Amino acid sequence: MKDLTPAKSTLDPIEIASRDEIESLQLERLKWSLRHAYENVPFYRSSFDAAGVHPDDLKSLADLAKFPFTVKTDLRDNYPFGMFAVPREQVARIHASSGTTGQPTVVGYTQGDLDNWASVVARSLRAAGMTRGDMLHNAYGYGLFTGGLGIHLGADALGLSTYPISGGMTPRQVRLIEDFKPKGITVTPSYALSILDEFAAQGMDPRKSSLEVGIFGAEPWTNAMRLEIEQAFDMHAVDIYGLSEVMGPGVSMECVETKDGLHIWEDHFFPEIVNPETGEPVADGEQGELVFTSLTKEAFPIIRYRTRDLTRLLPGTARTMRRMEKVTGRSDDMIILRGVNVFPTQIEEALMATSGLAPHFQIELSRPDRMDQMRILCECADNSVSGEQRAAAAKALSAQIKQTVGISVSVEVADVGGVPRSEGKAVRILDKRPKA
Ligand code: DLL
Repeated sequence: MKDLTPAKSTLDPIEIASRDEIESLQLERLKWSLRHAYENVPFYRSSFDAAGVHPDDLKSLADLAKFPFTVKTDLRDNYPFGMFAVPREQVARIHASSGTTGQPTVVGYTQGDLDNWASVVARSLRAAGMTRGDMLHNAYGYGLFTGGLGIHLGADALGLSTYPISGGMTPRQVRLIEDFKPKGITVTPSYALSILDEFAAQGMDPRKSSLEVGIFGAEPWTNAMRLEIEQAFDMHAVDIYGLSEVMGPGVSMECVETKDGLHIWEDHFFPEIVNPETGEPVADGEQGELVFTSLTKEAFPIIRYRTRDLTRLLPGTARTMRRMEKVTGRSDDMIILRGVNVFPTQIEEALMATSGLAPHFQIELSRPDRMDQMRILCECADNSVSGEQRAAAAKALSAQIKQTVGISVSVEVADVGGVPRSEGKAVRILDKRPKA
């Protein structure tokens, strides 16, 4: 793999400013953001009033902990535009979550917000090793989802040659990688695996493709998966994180030269980690739930938003801005199986450590005889694997899970293609337990 480290001279000065400089900018912007939310969004005015706090009470960054949290249901209760802080005509762009399980969450951006979004995504793509004139294959979905259009904004700002292929039509994904010869690909890690399979189906070697870096996010993925993808494509694999409520992709980004967690673009997004049960802030370095406050957003300021994503904050390395460790999962994706907390990423890790299996999986939960059961549906690496070898792989995976996670599961090893493929975010959990 080529060294893609960006030249220091190309970074935004704030990326490598001193902590003092970063914190004084944050304090100034935080004061503005709290006041902006309080004065323009009735929801924030009443939630601050109910908690007995006023924007003037913020004298230091630590004072933010006095302010109330915002949660997903607050956004749903104010559907569609109740959380907007500017007149509707000043909203230049609207995105929304899929809303498959109820009311979609709607977010808005002024032109100024779009400019800031472009700048943090450009910074993220540069941190991945992309530079002006490089070609990008953007396979995140275009539409109400922030992935496709968010990446596109930043790619334009950085001066890349981008083609908006979006997700789906996998044979065409491979065809264009072959024909256009992009340097980078932006895609969910699970869809990257589908593209990888398609290379094999077409009898082509992905290691010979032009790709030098993959920029993967929108769902959790493990370091074991990173190694698998890097090996398979002979390219760098880096992590990009974000969420619609806070902006979209580009809230934080891993640097290609260190691959040691994601630098949060702290000049726009202020992070905290809180204990998910008590809501109390915890010290940097401790695990908990990530909470974000926007520092510059005009149309949709967000104050102390509970992301439900679990991680911890670490000091800066390649940049002075703090890092967040790779997200282990969401608190609402945590399965409690017979008293043990399990995340899909732990199953992914065990699967990657077992030979003879492909990296695709789904977790099925059922409750026969009032006891929760977990079944892992996975695939053999290729169909020539004999029945005996499959049984051995299933046994090895369940032993690995027993040893590392501490739970007993059954494993089914299907033929190649037996696990449904994703074209965007993978569906990892099928919950067939009776609803309470
Ligand atoms: O997934 C934005 C995005 C698009 C990020 C493309 C990166 C690349 P939402 O659809 O609102 O936004 O989903 C946000 O996805 O709270 C996390 O649970 C999860 N997520 C996003 N990036 C990562 C990541 C986009 N790198 C939710 N690792 C977040 C783990 C991630 N989880």
